[in-house]
Amino acid sequence: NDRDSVVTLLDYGAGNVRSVRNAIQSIGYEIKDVQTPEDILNANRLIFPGVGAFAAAMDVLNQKGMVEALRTYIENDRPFLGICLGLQLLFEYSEENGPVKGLGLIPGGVGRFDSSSGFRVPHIGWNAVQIRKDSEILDDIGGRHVYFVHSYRAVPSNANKDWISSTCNYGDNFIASIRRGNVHAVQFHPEKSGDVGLSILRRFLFSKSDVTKQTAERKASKLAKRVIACLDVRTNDKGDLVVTKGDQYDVREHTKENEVRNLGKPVELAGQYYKDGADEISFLNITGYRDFPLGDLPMLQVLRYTSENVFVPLTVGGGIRDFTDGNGRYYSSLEVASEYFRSGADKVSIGSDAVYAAEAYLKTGVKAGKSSLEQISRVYGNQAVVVSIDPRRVYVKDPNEVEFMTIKVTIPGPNGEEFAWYQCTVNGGREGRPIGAYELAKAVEDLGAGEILLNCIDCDGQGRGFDIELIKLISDAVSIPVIASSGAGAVEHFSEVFTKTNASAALAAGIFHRKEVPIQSVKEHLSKEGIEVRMRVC
Ligand code: 1PR
Repeated sequence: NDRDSVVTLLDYGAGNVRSVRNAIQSIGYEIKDVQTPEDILNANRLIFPGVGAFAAAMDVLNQKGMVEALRTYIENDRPFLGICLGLQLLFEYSEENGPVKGLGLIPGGVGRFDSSSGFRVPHIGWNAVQIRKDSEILDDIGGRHVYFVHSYRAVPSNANKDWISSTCNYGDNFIASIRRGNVHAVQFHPEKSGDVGLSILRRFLFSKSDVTKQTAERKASKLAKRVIACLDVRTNDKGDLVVTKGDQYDVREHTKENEVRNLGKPVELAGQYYKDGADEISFLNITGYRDFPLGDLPMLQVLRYTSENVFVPLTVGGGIRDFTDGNGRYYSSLEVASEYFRSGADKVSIGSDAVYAAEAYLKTGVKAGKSSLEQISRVYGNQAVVVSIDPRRVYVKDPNEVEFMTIKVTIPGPNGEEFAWYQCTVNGGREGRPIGAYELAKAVEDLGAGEILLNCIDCDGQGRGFDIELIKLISDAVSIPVIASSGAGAVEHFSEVFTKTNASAALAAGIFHRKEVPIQSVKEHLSKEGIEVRMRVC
C-alpha cells in the first residue's frame, strides 16, 4: 500500500543528505521529511542520517523537541535506521568537543580513534565488517567492503554487547553496526557503499520475506586501498563543460586551433567510472581559481545529476575561497562549500587558498581560524575537507640552499643535482610559492585538513608512474590519509605506490579517460598482489 512505499527521513539540515535521499529514491521509495516530533512518532520507517558534529546535532534535536520522540520511537522497537552520527547519538555520550550527552539508549560512549597507533585519522575508506549476530539488514554483506568516514567511534563493551551486530577493526575493534529488534544503526554509509550499500537499504526498507538470505562469510579486513577516478572539468572555448586532461597541467591541444582537450562529458564519465568500480570520484573545476564557482552553475548541476546515480563518495574542488562578485556581493568560502555539499558533494578540495592559509600560519604560528580550510572543517568536520597540493620538483645541489625539506633523489637532476624540494604552486600550477609540499602538508593537517590529494606537476599526464619519493615524503610526514596522484600509466604503478609508500588511495585520470586501463583491471592486479581492495558485486 501507499504507506509502505514511504520512508520518513530525519534531516536536521546540517549537511549533505542528498545522497541518502537519492539512494532511497533509486530503490523506489518516496520520502517524507520530519517537520515535527509527531512525524517521528507517526513514521512507518524512520531513517536518521546523522551529519555534522555530535554536539551540534544534539542541540538541534533538543531545540526542535525531537529527543523525546526519538527515544520513544526507538524504545517502542519501531523500524529505525541510523547512519554514522545517527548511530553515535544513540549512545550515552561522545567525547567529540565534549563530553556531550547523547540519547542514552545504548550503554557506553563514543571516543576518538587513536592516531598514535599508526592508523590514520579520520578513518576514511572501504572496510569489510565482521558480522557478530543475525543482523538482518547486513545478512549478505559479510566480507564485502562498505564505506566509512569518521574520526569518532563507539567501542564494544560488556554493557552494550547485546546491541552489537557487527564490528570493524581499525587499530582497535569498534562498533560497525547495532541491531535490536527493528532498530538498526550503522557507522558506515550505505548510501555511499555502491551496490552493497544499496542492498542494505533495500533490506531495511523491504519486508523480510522479499529478500533471500545468504550466509555471511566471516573474513578479517584491513582498510582497502582506494582507486579514485579524477575528472578535471572546465568550459571549453565553445562554452561547453568538458572533462579535459593536461600534460604537466597544459590542457590545450598542440594544434593550430590550440583548443582545450575534450575527453568527454562529466556526468556520463562519472557514471561510467562508478559502474567500473571506482571507489570515489573527484571533480576538479580547474579554472575555479579565476571563475567564481557559484557563477559556474553547470558544476553544481554536474554534482546534482551525478549524485542521482553514483553511490560512492564525490569530491569537488576548484575556486573555494572568499569572493566578491561584480555587483559587490560578498560570498564566504563557507557559502561556496555549502552550495557544493547541498548539490551532492561529500568532500570539497581546496588548492590555492590552502597554500595562502598555510603560508600565513607558518609565518605567524597562529591559527587565525579565518581561512576557508579552517572554517569549512570547523562546520562540516575535517573528513569533509581535502587539500589538493600541486607541487613541482626543484633540484638543488645542496640542501642548505633552501629552507624547505629536501630529499636525496635517486636520479640526479639535469645538472647533476642530488637533492630536490617540492615547490607548491597556486592557480593551476601557474605561480610558484615560497613553501614546500612537506611544510604545506604538515601545516594544513594542523589547520584541519582531513585528507591530502597529492599531485605532481612533473608527472601529470606522463604515464610513467607516480612520484614515489614525493608520496613517501608526504605520507610519512602526516597522519591524515594521502591520495597519490599524477603519472599512473599501468596497473603496476598502483601496486608500486601502495607497496613503497603509505598512500591510502591512488588517483588517476588520463589512463581511465583514454580507456587504456579499466578500473577493474587495476583492482584485479592489486588484489593479485595481495593488496586489499573493494571488488564490485557482479
Ligand atoms: O586552486 O582551489 O582553485 O583548485 C584548483 C584545482 O584544480 C586544484 O586541485 C588543482 O590541482 C586543479 N588544477 C588546476 N589546473 C589544473 C590543470 O591541469 N591545468 N588539474 C588542475 C590538476 C591534476 C590531477 C590529475 C592528476 C592525474 N590536475 O587532477 O587528474 O595529475 O592525472 P594523470 O593520471 O593523467 O597523470 P583551486
